[in-house]
Amino acid sequence: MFDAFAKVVSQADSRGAYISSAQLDALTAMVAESNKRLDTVNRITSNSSKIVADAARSLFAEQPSLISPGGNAYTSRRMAACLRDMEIILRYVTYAIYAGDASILEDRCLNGLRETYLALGTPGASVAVGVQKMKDAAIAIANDANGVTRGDCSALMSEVGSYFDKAAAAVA
Ligand code: PEB
Repeated sequence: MFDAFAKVVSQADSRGAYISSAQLDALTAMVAESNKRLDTVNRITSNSSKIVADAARSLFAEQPSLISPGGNAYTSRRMAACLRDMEIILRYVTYAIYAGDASILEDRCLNGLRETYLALGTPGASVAVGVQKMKDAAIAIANDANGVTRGDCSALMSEVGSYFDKAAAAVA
């Protein structure tokens, strides 16, 4: 598991090289913008229940067969497992945002997840739709400039989006 700093160190070490000035510049920019990153993690974390529940509701509205008899989220046990899975994925995405690196998400959450869903008979494509809905909600919440100093969050928001995209692609 890496954060953005450890990743750069590891890459430099595997080349036997000093940290390059381009890498230093990137890390300096990350530090300079770090309040945005921490605010983003804080906003997503404190709205996590709403992000998960709204995404699930919207997924089931679009794909009602999931919650009909015989569906993959039918019965309270499967519904609970489904909401829990979405919560787990969102939690790992917040770790990746905090670390500025996807490896925690990849190693501890996504690795083997497609195979798990295949074995369970859970439709990965539907999980991916749920993840995309969480992405839209999370970015709307994190990127809301009302009540805060307005600044450019576009690079950070596309980074945030990339972690959700990675999760969706891993199971779709
Ligand atoms: C992954 N999900 C399920 C299981 C596991 C995971 C390991 C089997 C064990 C169990 O039931 O608890 N666990 C989960 C995860 C990590 C982990 C992400 C990462 C660290 O450790 N059903 C649907 C939707 C979707 C869904 C499409 C969006 O209809 C999910 C939610 N996951 C779902 C369901 C089950 C499950 C298990 C319904 C239960 C399957 C079953 O028992 O039939």
